[in-house]
Amino acid sequence: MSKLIALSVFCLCSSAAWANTRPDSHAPIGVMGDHVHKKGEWMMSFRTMRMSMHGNRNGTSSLSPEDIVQTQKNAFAAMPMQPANLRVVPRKMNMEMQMLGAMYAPTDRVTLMAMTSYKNTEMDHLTFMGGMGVQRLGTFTTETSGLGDTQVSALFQLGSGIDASWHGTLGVSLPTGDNEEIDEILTPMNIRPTVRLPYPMQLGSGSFDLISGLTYSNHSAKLGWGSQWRSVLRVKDNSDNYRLGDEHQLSTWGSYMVAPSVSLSGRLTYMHKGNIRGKDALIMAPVQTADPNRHKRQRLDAGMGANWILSNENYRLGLELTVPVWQRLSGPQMETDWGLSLGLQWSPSS
Ligand SMILES: [Cu+2]
Repeated sequence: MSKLIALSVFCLCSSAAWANTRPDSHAPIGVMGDHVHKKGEWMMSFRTMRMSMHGNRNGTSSLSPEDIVQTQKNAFAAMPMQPANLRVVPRKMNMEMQMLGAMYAPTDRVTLMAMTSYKNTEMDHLTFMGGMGVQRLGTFTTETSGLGDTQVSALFQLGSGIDASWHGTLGVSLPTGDNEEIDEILTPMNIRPTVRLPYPMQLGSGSFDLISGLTYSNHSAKLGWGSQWRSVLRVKDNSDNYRLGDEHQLSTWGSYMVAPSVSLSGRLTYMHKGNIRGKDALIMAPVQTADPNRHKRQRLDAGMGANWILSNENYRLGLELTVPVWQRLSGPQMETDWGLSLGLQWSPSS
């Protein structure tokens, strides 16, 4: 009998040990809300992410700026002073995001999570002369920076064995990011007004959005694997009379422990993002990013990453690079080139 108790105590400890001391007990750093905590535990995290976009495509084929102004209709052509075709083409976009997160588990069943962000976005454009030709007029860059939206969610432990674990996620995204950012542009008439910037340059959705998800993870002696579905549902228009498209994401990863404190990971992520419903009456320009119907995108990303547990076991470091292997855009839209995430997580020792 005492042997049995000793064995079950050992099992409990080894399962608890997986949650804390193996590098692969957390998913690749690009996955949000991938793990739960035990009662009383808390964790702080800092992530820095960078995403780079370059060039345009429609569907799965690339389009040059000249292709775009010759073939793509301006959604606002019926309005006064608006050209028939698009005349401004975005060519490059960089987004940097700093994310600060906290997790706390009031019980073994529920882990609370909050995460806020600071964003910096830059977009380079090319403006063609008014009319129908392909004469280039000039270039300009728009830039925004500031607080992004803030997510507050609860992770519910649905089941856990010694190896496997399931949890569900339910949360809200709070509109702490500004969605009325302005900057100077260059129009095809060669004037430089300051206007409200198109949707991709805004820092937040402007609306309260619903977050839901389901995560599974498992491991063996040296391997770890898991899967996560996560959606952001825009349930209500914001005060500017639109809502961004819903986002759905399915991620599957596998990892291998190359040392007791280091694991390497591979990940595949399918992402689907919908078009914008409604529109902001102040966002109107002969550029694809101002058109609510040019935002739907589907993408399959491949990721490579590593997790380290630092010599002080309370700290973990994660790095992940993702590259699209396929993308289909209701375009023209800018295509994603790569994304990089670096994160540090800290849990005080109990
Ligand atoms: Cu955590």
